[in-house]
Amino acid sequence: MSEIFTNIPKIEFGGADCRDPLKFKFYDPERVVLGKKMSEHLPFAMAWWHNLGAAGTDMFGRDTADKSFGAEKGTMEHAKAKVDAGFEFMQKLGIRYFCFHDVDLVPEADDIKETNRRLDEIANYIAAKIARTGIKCLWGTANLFSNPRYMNGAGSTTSADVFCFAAAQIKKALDLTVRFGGRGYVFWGGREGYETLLNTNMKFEEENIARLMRMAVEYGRTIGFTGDFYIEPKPKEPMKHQYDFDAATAIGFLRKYGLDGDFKLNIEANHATLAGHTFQHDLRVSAINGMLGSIDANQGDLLLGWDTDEFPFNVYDTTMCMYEVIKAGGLTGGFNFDSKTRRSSYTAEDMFYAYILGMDSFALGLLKAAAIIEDGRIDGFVRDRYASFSEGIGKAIVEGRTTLAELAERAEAMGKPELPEPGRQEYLQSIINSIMFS
Ligand code: XUL
Ligand code: CO
Repeated sequence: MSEIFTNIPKIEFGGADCRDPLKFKFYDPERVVLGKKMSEHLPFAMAWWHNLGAAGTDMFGRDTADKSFGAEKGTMEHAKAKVDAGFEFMQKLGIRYFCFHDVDLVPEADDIKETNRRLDEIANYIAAKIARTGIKCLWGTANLFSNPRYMNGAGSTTSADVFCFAAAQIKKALDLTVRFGGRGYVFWGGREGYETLLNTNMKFEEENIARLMRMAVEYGRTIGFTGDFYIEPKPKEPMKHQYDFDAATAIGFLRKYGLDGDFKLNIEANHATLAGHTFQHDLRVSAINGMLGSIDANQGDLLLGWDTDEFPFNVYDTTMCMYEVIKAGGLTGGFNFDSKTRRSSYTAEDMFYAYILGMDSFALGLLKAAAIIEDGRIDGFVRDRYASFSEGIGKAIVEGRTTLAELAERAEAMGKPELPEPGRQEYLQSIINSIMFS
């Protein structure tokens, strides 16, 4: 196998002032931050579908990038060339994980038995690379949204036969995930939703999704999968309404169906913003419920109403993300770049520039989040803000030693309360700026 990215060297750390576009400016894997190496804080993963598959096609135009990697697309030679390109790419960037859908790995055949045979063939090829490089799978998943049979969803389909095909794909994707050493297994409910309630039994569809997930957990545990299952929430696109709308909705669903012991969440930045939240909001909701598992690292464009899957660039966002991750004690999963280069960034160099940007944005976010925590003013402010609940009547409320009537009596005796302490948002934001730009 010959080198594919011949003009790209191994990407090393160059430092903030370095002007070489093929060097990291902030990601220094060996640097210790809050007692842990940067590379341990940031288990980055390559998304097979975007990096090795997406070639710039959009609704209005065909491919701009050549992702043939020297082989004819749609063949097993091409599937293998993608493996070669992917492992070379990850090794050059020092990335230790990848994420995949079943159909990212091989061309899908009409008959699922043939698709599975092809998957076994490519799995042998990938397993040999894993043994040689130590690179592993972060999470695997089954694509249950592209094939026309999933027009009404997979778990939420109206056809019991289609439901069986979803089960077959999940079973195989779980086998592959275990074989590749996967830390997690993702359910992104791409078409688990509806277009109109005029033709939809929402209650039944949600119950069926839960049935499919329950069977996946049962099967996964019998083949030795010890990692977490994840739901990746998204409010819409491709469906008008998707059942895993946001973190809070997905957590409610998992608890209702008793799946919360086996599942956590995979939070994608661009999905959170599509749901009308900040990325940090959905991370916080997950974390305070013990459900923060993994992250799809990208960013959207707030001026657009769809999933643009851009590489992370906004360091305020990566900083607040890393603040949440550090406070949660890290991830059981990692940071998967579910991101694609823009249509006009179509060269091999652009693939590397994009990952350098994403990894640097998170490294910088990690450094700034650590600085915010070490500075202590933000955490101290939040702690002090609720001080009235640490003593007297506040403490009695927290400890459940009061009744509504007692509190009402106390309010009447006071007549009028003092205003709460100021929230001081602007003061806190200027602390953040002074840390960001010091
Ligand atoms: C789509 C999306 C998916 C999932 C995996 O918006 O994020 O790529 O991450 O199916
Ligand atoms: Co995603």
